[in-house]
Amino acid sequence: MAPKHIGDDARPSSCVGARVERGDEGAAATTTATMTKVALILGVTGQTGSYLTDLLLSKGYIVHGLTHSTWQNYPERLQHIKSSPFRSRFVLHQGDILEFETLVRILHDVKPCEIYNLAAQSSVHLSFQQPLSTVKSVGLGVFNVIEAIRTVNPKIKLFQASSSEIFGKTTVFPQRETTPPYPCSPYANAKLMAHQAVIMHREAYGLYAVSGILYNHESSRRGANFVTQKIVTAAVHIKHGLQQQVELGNLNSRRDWGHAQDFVVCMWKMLQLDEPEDFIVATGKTHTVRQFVTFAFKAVGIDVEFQNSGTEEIGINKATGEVIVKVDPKYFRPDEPIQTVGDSSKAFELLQWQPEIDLAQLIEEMVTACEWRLIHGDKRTSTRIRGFAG
Ligand code: GDR
Repeated sequence: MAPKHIGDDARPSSCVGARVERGDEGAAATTTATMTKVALILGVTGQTGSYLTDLLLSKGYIVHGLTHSTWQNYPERLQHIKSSPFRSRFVLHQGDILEFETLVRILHDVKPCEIYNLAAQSSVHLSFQQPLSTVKSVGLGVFNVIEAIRTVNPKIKLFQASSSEIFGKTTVFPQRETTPPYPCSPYANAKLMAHQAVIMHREAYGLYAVSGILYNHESSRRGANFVTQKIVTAAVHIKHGLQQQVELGNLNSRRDWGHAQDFVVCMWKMLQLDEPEDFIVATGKTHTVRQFVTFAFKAVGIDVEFQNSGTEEIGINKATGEVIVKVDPKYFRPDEPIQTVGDSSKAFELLQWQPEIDLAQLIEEMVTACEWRLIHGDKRTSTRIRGFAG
């Protein structure tokens, strides 16, 4: 059911948290806020949280966001909301999902009907170096959220960001909702724990709690430590003579790369059903990291030719003969999925969802945003590209 859209001058619910920043108190006016859907996004300042914020604001929601990071004014990925007509319906809270009391206070005060849990350490690579803190934020965090829901209002709907990493070393391609998990990193183990926790609490207590098994989702807002942003940034910098080469890890790894803006639409649709269901959220297309390198350099006008293999593999600029891609073993992981590719036909059938932005468009957008940032030195621009708000 589509939420009722309210005027952009609605006053957000009052809220409690260690720190709160409102959109625009001065412009706020009394409206029928009781008719408005209220959502709480945990991990709102991340790439996916920022796109989900844009989507929900465009649908008339009052959006509360929790972030554990401190911010000056607005966080970078949410900067555009400051000048958007929706700003009075957006409220930021500072806190951690591992703080049970903070969660309960916010739920009491904000009274959300939907919670989206996107908060966690999200780097698979980093999870091998920081396994315990990863398990805490990814695995235990969801228990805290569920307990807070059970304490305050068991009718609140919960979306949990699950991950294709739970399938790990599976030999099933493409993966479906029924594919047996085979996690192969601390991150994947923690995600599987969270995934199972959602199912267990749904079955035991009848909660509306669902997991979206998200495959890689990228955009111009992607963090610099993920491979797509690292490659695109390097391609743009090499084109402009600001960098000579890029060092990467496993070039043979295959990933199902979609656009984060498409994925948040599916996440929202998952909470609009009458009965809770888990879904694969994927494009169904898979490419190697090497192919992504080729496409990204091509998008900036550079043809790359690969030579040698293993750690000796290099990528040559065909026009100049310069080595622009090298392999550095420090980026290899102790273990990882060889290939991720998801079958999201269940989402197509039950949610009428399918991705709209293909890999070529994704790369083009990332290149354009990177070029813009380079020329204008303004990080905020990246959030305006393909944004719903602002
Ligand atoms: P991933 O994303 O681990 O799939 O998790 P990432 O972009 O980090 O890696 C994708 C693939 O690229 C290979 N790779 C490199 N990766 C990085 N980061 N840096 C490199 O230099 C490099 N060279 C090669 C990796 O080995 C891997 O195979 C993402 C995250 O968003 C998770 O939070 C999410 O759950 C999954 O996607 C679905």
